[in-house]
Amino acid sequence: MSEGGAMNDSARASHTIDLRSDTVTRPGPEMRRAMAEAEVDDDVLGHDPTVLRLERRAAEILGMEGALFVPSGTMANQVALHAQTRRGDEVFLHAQAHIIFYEQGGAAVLSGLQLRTFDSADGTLDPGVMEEYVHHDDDIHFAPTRLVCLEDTHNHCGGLVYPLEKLREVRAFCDRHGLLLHLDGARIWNAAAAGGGTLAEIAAPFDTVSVCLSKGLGAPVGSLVLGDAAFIQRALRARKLFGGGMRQAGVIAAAGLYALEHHVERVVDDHRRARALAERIARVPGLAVDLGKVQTNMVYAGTRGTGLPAKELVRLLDEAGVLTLDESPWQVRLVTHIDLDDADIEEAGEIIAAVVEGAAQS
Ligand code: TLP
Repeated sequence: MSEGGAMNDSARASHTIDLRSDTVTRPGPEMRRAMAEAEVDDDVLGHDPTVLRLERRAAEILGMEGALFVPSGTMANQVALHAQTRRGDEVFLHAQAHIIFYEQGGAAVLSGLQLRTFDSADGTLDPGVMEEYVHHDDDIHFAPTRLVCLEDTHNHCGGLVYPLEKLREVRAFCDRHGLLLHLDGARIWNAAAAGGGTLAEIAAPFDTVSVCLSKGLGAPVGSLVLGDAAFIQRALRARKLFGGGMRQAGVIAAAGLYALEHHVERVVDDHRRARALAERIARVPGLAVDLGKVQTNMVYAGTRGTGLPAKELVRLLDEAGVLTLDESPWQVRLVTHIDLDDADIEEAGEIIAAVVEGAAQS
């Protein structure tokens, strides 16, 4: 465990290796110290100095005018949707985007939006296809298209990086049609570390960007939504409306600031470990791993060839001390993060091999 010190063999034998998500990490001692020592005030009144520092620092790193601290990535996305649209507007996004897949229909519930989805295997949107579906207010039949959302890295497509030139093509498409562009950049750090551009280059084409501190960066809580000053004013209202105004939030913002200063560069280690894990489990008979799709900290393994539905494999792995998530009926997701070291990954690979091979024999 990276911040917990080396583990001896007997401790290792009894521990669990948690590959469910990069959201499962615990703050280490330095981060906790930063939290304990944080200067705080009331952030709903706009006065928490640590939150303000975090917002300024994030805006600076991403090259955006302003930033707003929110409790979660979901709220960051929903605040951006709410602040950038009117009820009845249409939003274009990928069919497997987090916004449509994992946010309970929040765009409809909270903002009265119609979502139009476009699918692709790699999480990208094709401007040539979207072109045919853009509608403007002058035809009363249609919901006016207002906003396009992209996701980088793309979670449900396997943690894939959105190529920078393709982001820019979508920007050009938005400019041609007067549309706004939002990035779900929950894992923008991973995208940058995997060659998707610098953080500022990735953010540049977007009007608004949401980023998470609580995933690859290892903070316990917190996300930010970024945009220009006028957007931030509207986002402040939306955050309050959704119940996301937090008072002495500097305590958690301090963890985010610590993460921004110390944990951005290290996500490459997670990528290296995901690759090592993928290569190991790709050799397990029956497990299908597309190594070409392992670009960041996620590994997706198809289970059909093992005869084990994903839920069943997850259960067997749980019993063996390796925690994973079923992403679909025949697919398991494994995610590397700051609380795992090389030995954990090696051990997880061996356990997965033993469990699958054991199940095949029984
Ligand atoms: N993703 C979680 C689950 O919700 C699936 C995970 O374990 O990967 N955008 C993206 C791309 C995300 O992957 C997530 C979280 C969010 C937004 C939402 O963040 P939170 O969980 O902070 O609301």
